Amino acid sequence: MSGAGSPTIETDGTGLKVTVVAAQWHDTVMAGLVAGALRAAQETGAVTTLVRVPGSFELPVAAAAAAEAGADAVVALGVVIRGETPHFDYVCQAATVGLTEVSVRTGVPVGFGVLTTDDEAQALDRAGLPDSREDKGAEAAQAAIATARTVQQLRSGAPVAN
Ligand code: DLZ
Repeated sequence: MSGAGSPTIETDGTGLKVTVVAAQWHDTVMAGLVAGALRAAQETGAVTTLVRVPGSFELPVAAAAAAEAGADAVVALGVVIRGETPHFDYVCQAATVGLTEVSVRTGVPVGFGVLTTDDEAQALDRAGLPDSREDKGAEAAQAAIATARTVQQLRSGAPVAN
C-alpha cells in the first residue's frame, strides 16, 4: 500500500481530549511517530495525553482503557518490522483486529498509526523524521480527530457538512 492518494485533513479539535498510545519497540521510528502525532493533534487545538506500552501487541488494551476513561479520540502508534519468524504476523494481526474492535465497541475513533514494514528503512521513511517522505503519526492523529468530530455531529443529529 502506498501513501499516494492520501487526503489533506483539516479539522478543529478544540475541546477534544486525545490520548496517544505508543509502543516502545524501534525507538528512533517511534520518536518520529509520537512527535508527529502530538504536533498534529495540538495544531488542531486538541488537548493531548501520551501513554506508553511495551509493544504493539499491548496497544488495544491501552486504547480501550483510554476510550473508557473519556478520551474523545485515541491515536495508536507502533512499529512492527518483519523478521524471520511468524511473530510479525501475530503481532500485526492482534494490533489491527484489537484496535478495530476497540473503536467499534466503544464508539471512540482510534487512529491507526502502526507501521508494518519489511525493514527499518521503510519504517524510517514513514516516521515523520527530517528525511522521511511521510508522517504516519500525524496522519493517524488527524484521521482520529476528524472522525471524532464527525461522530459528535452524527450523535447530535446536526447535518454533517462535507
Ligand atoms: C515480540 C515482539 C517482536 C518480535 N517484534 C515487535 C515489533 O517489531 N514491534 C512491536 O511493537 N513489538 C514487538 N514485539 C513485542 C510484542 O508487541 C509484545 O510486546 C510482546 O510479545 C509481549 O506481549
